[in-house]
Amino acid sequence: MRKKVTVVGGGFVGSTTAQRIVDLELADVVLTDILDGPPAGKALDMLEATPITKSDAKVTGISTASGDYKETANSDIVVVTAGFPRKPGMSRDDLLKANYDVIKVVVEQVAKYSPNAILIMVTNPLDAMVQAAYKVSGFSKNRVMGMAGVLDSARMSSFIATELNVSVENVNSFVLGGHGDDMVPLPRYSTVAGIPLPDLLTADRIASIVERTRKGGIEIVNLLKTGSAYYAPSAAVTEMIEAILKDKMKILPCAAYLEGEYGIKGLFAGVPVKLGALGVEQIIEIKLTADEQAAFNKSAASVRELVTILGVQ
Ligand code: 2OP
Repeated sequence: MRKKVTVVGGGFVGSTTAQRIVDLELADVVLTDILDGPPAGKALDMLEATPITKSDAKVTGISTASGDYKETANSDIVVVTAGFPRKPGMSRDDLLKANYDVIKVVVEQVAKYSPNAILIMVTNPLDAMVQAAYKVSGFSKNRVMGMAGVLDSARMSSFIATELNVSVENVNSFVLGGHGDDMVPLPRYSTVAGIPLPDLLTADRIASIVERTRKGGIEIVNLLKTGSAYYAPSAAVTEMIEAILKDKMKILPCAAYLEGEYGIKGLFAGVPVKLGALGVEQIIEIKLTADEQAAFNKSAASVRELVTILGVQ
């Protein structure tokens, strides 16, 4: 039997994620939205492309306006993209309460119908939404995670590849911490064909790449004027889905629940994890310098502030 992935939220992030899953024939997809019509229309449009893309994955779109999530039952993975996107001038944190109200209802429903699913949160502010989803779902910590590090690392890699005029395939970037302005890109652990970045670029150039990575999301928001990024976010979440469904044991940076790792307890934050069939199979701990640990602590403190406001600490 084919795997089943539910994508909650039929906006740009959700629908491009659904499209990528279907095109790669990773799983059958249910795309949901509170709107009536658009999810069904987008899903049908995607399905009609499958003879050309040669995918036998099935995709359906449903409205959850009535609160009925039964079509999502027995999903292997549920990706939650539902929520309000940022507008120019807004930080991810500005979305806190509004998006908490959205994801609370969604997570209660999907957890009821797919009690064994793995939950991947995409809604912002990411780390706080993952923590809320963890509390609301009651799922074990290995089955709840957030997509952010893959996206932030991909952004950093694309900037490095452009700067050095090398293939993106040569670049491996490393970003830790929360998916906010305090995220922690680590040049020391970022490599080009195995060569550490500080051996290839001046400190000034690295600092400017680090800063652009931190502001990667808002750079797109300001250009789009309405809505936020979706091509890179959907590619990032699809890489996580593929690692889980194919049990690849792939090390990717994701928001995972820390219980003492990196000196942080009882909080989701972006760290390298091994992704396989059970979800987060292992958290990989690396040694940080005092400065890097201080930056990580600052980023985690920002996340803790938000989860405390929501009461999901
Ligand atoms: C971003 O960084 C939407 O948070 C997402 O683009």
